[in-house]
Amino acid sequence: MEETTIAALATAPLPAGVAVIRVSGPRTKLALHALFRGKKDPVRMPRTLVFGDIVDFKTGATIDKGLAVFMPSPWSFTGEDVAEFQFHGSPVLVQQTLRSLYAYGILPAAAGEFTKRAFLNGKMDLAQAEAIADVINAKGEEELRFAGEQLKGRLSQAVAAIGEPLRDALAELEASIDFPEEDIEPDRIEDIAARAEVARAKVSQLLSTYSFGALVKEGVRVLLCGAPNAGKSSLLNLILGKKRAIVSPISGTTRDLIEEEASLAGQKFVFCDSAGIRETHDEIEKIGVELAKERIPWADLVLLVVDACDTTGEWKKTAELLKSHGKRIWMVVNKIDLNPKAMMEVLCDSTTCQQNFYISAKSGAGIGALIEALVEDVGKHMPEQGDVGEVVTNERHRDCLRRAEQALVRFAEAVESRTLALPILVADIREALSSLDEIVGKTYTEDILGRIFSKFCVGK
Ligand SMILES: Nc1nc2c(ncn2[C@@H]2O[C@H](COP(=O)(O)OP(=O)(O)OP(=O)(O)O)[C@@H](O)[C@H]2O)c(=O)[nH]1
Ligand SMILES: [Mg+2]
Repeated sequence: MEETTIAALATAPLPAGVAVIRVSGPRTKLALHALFRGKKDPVRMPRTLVFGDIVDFKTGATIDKGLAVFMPSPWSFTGEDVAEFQFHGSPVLVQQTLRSLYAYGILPAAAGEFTKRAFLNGKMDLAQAEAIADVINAKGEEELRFAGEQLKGRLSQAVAAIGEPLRDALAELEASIDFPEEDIEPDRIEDIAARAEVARAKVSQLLSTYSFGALVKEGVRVLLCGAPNAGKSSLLNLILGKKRAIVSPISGTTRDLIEEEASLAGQKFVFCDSAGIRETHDEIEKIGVELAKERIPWADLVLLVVDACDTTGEWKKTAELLKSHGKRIWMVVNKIDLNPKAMMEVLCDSTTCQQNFYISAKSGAGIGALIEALVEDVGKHMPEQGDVGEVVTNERHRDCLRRAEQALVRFAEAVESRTLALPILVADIREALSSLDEIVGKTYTEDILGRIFSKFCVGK
């Protein structure tokens, strides 16, 4: 248990209807008695909101009227004694209350420190602690669902289920090292190898969910590409439902990359508008064109915007460029209000573009189908096998799983090649296990914790 007691504002930016200050640590009860005067004593009525005065402990002057609640250790969020003060969400009142707490010897909480204490006190494992930040930061429904599953311990259970047979195998192998006179039978090794292979397959399956998990968490990256004046910026604005990029009849209007997040049907996307790709002598436009080209590798999907009236076929060159980067391309033929016949005439073949869309960014015609297709496309990346709740969205988890996978592959190779040097076999299994243990924080370093919790907000 920590010896210090910490406090921070737990609620959102002020002013707000209500502010909640959370306190955690061994001096919590004392702090309640020093800073709160109610008809009843919250310490004697755990988990019950008590009305009273929040006071400056030095002068006894009332700061505000509000509620206090006490949650005794170990049945609190952090596992320590916790108190919360609720009062008017005024920045000044919050400052006064925090100042009084600090003067009382309570320390300002660092980012994520409450959750870090919850982890260190065994209230949750590390993957669950990370899921709290994901829940708080989730922008889309799918992302929230995965974070929620992880918070419930779904990933932790999956990892534990993989580790269990490996732990048995490790014990067996270690026993053979301890009693070298009892040579381990080849049959036993085969049996252990079979179990390790089951674990390896499950680790690989979890890893395969990462690309989808990251897509959901980071958002699908969609680049708007095409010739100048095709209507890329108009399309961006239409999708976002706001005037984000300048639209003008002058070719070469957009020069900078314009990146903006949007949530479509609960799924996060990041759209990036770019300069129209063409040969140009304008110095600034040239830089824009370069930026647009450099952005290509970033994209998960490219919308190649083509003017319905374009008879030059110049877009084919851009399509080739995108194809050479191995990008998925959807052709979006724009301005069909000016040339409805384009639906029949302008077409990109399926070896280059996966789909063709016909829209008018001016009237909005066809945009519904495009958005529907974008949302549907995310679903198609859903991994087929496995439990839908077990999706890896976190880079740290992916790295741990990769290390576990590599160790298990090395183990299988050693068994296969009959170089049955037991200490080597043991080392591989041990490494696989410790990598899995890192995911849930059975093994951790201060450095790992520092990196994880510093990304949290203060007050969580
Ligand atoms: N009639 C019609 N005009 C459109 C449509 N979409 C865009 N425009 C017009 O086409 C011109 C160019 O549109 P932008 O959205 O600026 O084109 P862009 O591709 O971003 O152009 P650059 O930034 O120069 O590369 C503007 O005058 C738009 O009003 C459409 O669907 N129909
Ligand atoms: Mg533009």
